[in-house]
Amino acid sequence: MSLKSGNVSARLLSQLHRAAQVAVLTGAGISAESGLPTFRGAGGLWRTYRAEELATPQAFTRNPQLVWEWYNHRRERVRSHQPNAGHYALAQLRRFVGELILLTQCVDGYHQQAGCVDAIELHGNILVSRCLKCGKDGEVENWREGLPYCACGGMQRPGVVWFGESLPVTALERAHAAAATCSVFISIGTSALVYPAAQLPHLAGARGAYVVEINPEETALTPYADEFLQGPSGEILPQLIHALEKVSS
Ligand code: BJW
Ligand code: ZN
Repeated sequence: MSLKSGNVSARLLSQLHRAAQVAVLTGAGISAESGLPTFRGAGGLWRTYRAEELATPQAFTRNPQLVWEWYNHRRERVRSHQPNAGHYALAQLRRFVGELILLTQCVDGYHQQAGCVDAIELHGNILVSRCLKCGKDGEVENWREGLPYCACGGMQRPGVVWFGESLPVTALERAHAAAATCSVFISIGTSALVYPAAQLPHLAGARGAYVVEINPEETALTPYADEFLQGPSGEILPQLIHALEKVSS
């Protein structure tokens, strides 16, 4: 049986074939082909603001209406768009490997919609609203002067992780554990600039995992990856699944 198939290397197919555990880390790029803008690079600006200027507790304290305007705009986009071929292909990868652990920096919930119900959200979820008074994640009771309020009367914030805030403890622990034990680590659609997520492929590589990157552009991770599959994830991931189907038939 030849393991080589199309653009997917024999080495990667054989690594996946015998992997007991595969960890995947995704970033905003995986949803680019769904029509959601990424944070950095072309189309990464909202009006004239960079993510680093809006996704902070300080920005929210200074101007919560502006920050909520940005999140409402993005929520609308998430709700009116759908997962793409890359999300669906990733959900299929589970069929071909021992265990698949999907770690995502995405806040759009598209992995779950595409069938990866156990995706681990490192940066929260944009559709969640969290009360600053009672701490509960819940429905918006009402909007006043551009701001949402909880049933308890407290103002709400988006249920995401901003710069300077800690990642959810359990999610981060699971991510570190996966990086330490996986035999293949695949980084998809992330600029690999934001920590601690950006550290994960390096941790995995240092423990001997085969590190693969899928991205149309080179990133901070590329020089350290064992394999770089250059291209959009909505094309590369279906090719990968196709190749795995061929070698296992
Ligand atoms: C395609 C494609 C296609 C396009 N197919 N690909 C260690 C060193 C230095 C700094 C730090 C450090 N540890 C912590 C920090 C501080 C900070 C940090 O990392 N700063 C850096 C900017 C230097 N990190 C934090 O503050 C984190 N908290 C933390 O560590 O707590 C403890 C602590 C606190 C304080 C000090 C020290 C420790 C929290 C980070 C939270 C990030 N939050 C955001 C916003 C989420 C909410 C929201 O959505 O609004 O998360 S910022 C934004 O960046 C978002 C993303 O998840 C994250 C990463 O971006 P991502 O996903 O990589 O997107 P892009 O746009 O950068 O890249 C897209 C990629 O897709 C590109 O490469 C394209 O080429 C590619 N692409 N089309 C495939 N079709
Ligand atoms: Zn409340």
